[in-house]
Amino acid sequence: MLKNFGEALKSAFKKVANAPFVDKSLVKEVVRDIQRALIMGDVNVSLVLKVSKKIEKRALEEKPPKGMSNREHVLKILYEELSSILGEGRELPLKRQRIMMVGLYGQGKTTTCGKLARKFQKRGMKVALIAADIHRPAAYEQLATIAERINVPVHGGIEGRKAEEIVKEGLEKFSRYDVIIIDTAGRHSLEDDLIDEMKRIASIAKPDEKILVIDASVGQQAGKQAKAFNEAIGITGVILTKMDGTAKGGGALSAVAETGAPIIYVGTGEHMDDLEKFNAARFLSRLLGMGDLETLMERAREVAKGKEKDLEEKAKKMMSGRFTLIDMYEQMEMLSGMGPLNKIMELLPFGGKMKDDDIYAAQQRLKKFKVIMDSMTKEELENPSIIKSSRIKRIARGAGVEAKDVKELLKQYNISKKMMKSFSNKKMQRKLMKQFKLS
Ligand SMILES: Nc1nc2c(ncn2[C@@H]2O[C@H](COP(=O)(O)OP(=O)(O)O)[C@@H](O)[C@H]2O)c(=O)[nH]1
Ligand SMILES: [Mg+2]
Repeated sequence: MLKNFGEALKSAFKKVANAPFVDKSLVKEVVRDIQRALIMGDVNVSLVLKVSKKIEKRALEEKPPKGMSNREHVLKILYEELSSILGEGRELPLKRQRIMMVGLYGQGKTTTCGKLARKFQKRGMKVALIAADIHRPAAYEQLATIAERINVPVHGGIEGRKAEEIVKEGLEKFSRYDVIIIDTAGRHSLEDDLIDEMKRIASIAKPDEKILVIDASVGQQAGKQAKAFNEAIGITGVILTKMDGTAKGGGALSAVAETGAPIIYVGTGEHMDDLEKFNAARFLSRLLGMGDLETLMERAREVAKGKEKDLEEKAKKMMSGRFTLIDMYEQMEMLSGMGPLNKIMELLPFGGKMKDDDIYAAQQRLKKFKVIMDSMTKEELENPSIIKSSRIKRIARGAGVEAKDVKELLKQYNISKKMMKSFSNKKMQRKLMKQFKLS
């Protein structure tokens, strides 16, 4: 089931990535795929509908930012909306607090108690542990061993005591400690007596954080578990363990959706330091098996920074007829770094379809041109026609290049200028502006 869930999401992403173009019917189809995938992943239906509607609306209504193709844009929306289910990752605050750990048997609660204790301890806080799992014979010893290893006191292991009594004693004993972490019992499945015990512990401990610990391989059961724990005591955060294994952790998406509580940390091994802050981008990339998601998001952020808005404005300015060496430099700089603007490149002086090699060559040439331009005066940059042989020699000397390099730059400038002129007619302009939107 889990595999199907991940696979279904992945195939929806792939569909967008591989489609010849992204149109309304493709968007609708992909949204249906996403719905199916989420439902398969045991995410609750009303949430599925909410998310998928939002994806569809945004994909159909929002214009891609300049420099981003439709396809990339839809992928970005899919990604953003799925991340929004996961929510903003948060770290536990560094303050005095009580933390109660819950979860089924074998999920990693006891181990994670130690990891959390270590995390606070490393930041200079006084931490203590309470072993409230009275059901498993060796539960106290396991926590005590961990506590000893990280040099933290632990209360528990007293024959004949109820779990909530141990908690009460522990809270009194450790009243001067900053952080108290309570380990509780788990079962193979949720039973009423376990739920009752959990509630009693929670009402005595009044924990600031109630953390659900889920093994990454739990899969679709995670949603049901999370729901039950959440209804019993209210979950404030999720820790996903065993992310160092092969499981992708798809179930976590359901758990988070079900409880509204974010994933705080992920466990990445059996050692006390193997606890990492949750990263939604990394998590989704892994879940979907698409390593390039993060790259895509980085690009999206760059676009958002307004790089491409600049590009459009500059293009307008250039097409208005004024075209200096500075403009050319900027144009080259933009083009050399912008893969997806292939269509514009075909139209522009340095254009043509750019392969990686070409882009590299263009970047090298750009570097050389920049060095040369650095040796020019402002006057020369703004009015290159005054650059004749004596100036060429001076510039070449200053830049440490040969005269022919300076001439090459000027030649390139003249070609660009001519092409820019041809763009100043309205029809060409419209064509070019259209290309900006399509890429
Ligand atoms: N590889 C790996 N093993 C883990 C991780 N967290 C817990 N474990 C192991 O999972 C097993 C069960 O953990 P435990 O803390 O006893 O689970 P509990 O029953 O919920 O208290 C132990 O063997 C732990 O060493 C993790 O992040 N990665
Ligand atoms: Mg345990």
